Amino acid sequence: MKSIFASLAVLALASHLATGQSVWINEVLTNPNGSDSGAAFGNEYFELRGTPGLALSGYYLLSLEGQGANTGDINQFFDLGAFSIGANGYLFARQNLSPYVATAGGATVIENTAGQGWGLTGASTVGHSGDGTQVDWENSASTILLIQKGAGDAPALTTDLDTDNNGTLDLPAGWTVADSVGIMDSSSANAADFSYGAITLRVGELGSSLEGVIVQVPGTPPTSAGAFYVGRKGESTGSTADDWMGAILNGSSAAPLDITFAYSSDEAFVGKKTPDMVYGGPNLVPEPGTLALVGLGCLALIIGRKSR
Ligand SMILES: [Ca+2]
Ligand SMILES: [Ca+2]
Ligand SMILES: [Ca+2]
Ligand SMILES: [Ca+2]
Repeated sequence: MKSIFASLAVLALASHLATGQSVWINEVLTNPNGSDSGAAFGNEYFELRGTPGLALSGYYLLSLEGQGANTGDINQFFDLGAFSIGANGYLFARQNLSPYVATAGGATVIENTAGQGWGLTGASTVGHSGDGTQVDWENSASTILLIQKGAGDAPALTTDLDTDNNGTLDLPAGWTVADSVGIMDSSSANAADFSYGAITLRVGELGSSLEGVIVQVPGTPPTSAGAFYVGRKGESTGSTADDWMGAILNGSSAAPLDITFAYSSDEAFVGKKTPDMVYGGPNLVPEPGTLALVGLGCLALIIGRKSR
């Protein structure tokens, strides 16, 4: 018995080493309905998932520009070095005076308590740095990049990760990318936009990515233009349409707990609300759609008839 457990431990370690990864981007709300970081409340958030208790020393969460002459520039970043993944395997980060207080037990919850939104460079209590007075996530086209700097230099707001603007990343020495997702919501209106994510969730078929999978989100924004969410399905680890979903949001900044996925790259999420993804806990794994159930029913019927 002992040797079985030893073998399992070796296998687990081998698979960890094979992926080189023990922390993932799990949810990002960069562009909620209405004002993104008002004085009264801040409705943006992000969630990471990883090895329970993992210290995030050397980890940074970056937002890269995807438009115009500055594509690849680090618009803002979070230095996560002071934080650890929670005992339940989650870290939930929220803005000052966030409405998302119902968080899962065991999660690390970090909140900026110094000034609006994510806080100004040097003042933020969640390690946020942004250009000038920027205290909310830059909206699309953008790429959210989770990196481990290793022996390399720490990110700086002036760092350009696509120095030749050819759509592929030119990473500094020592850095490894733990996870990445590209966001092209409907406020992105240029076919020349780039993202650099292992997956990109995109509205309106505008913009491209040379780095990974592009997944289309159908529909048009019912209210505030651009409001958009990306998250993993359940506890996925890959970067395909089976792992991630993107959604156009409908709702009001004054009632953030009622913000609904109006359109989604996976229709099983349509009509669900952002709290259904659990702040600091496992994301929703939706039931199969009605059509899929009908299909399964037909299959069962056919198999039943054949066996008779
Ligand atoms: Ca924003
Ligand atoms: Ca390049
Ligand atoms: Ca560039
Ligand atoms: Ca979650």
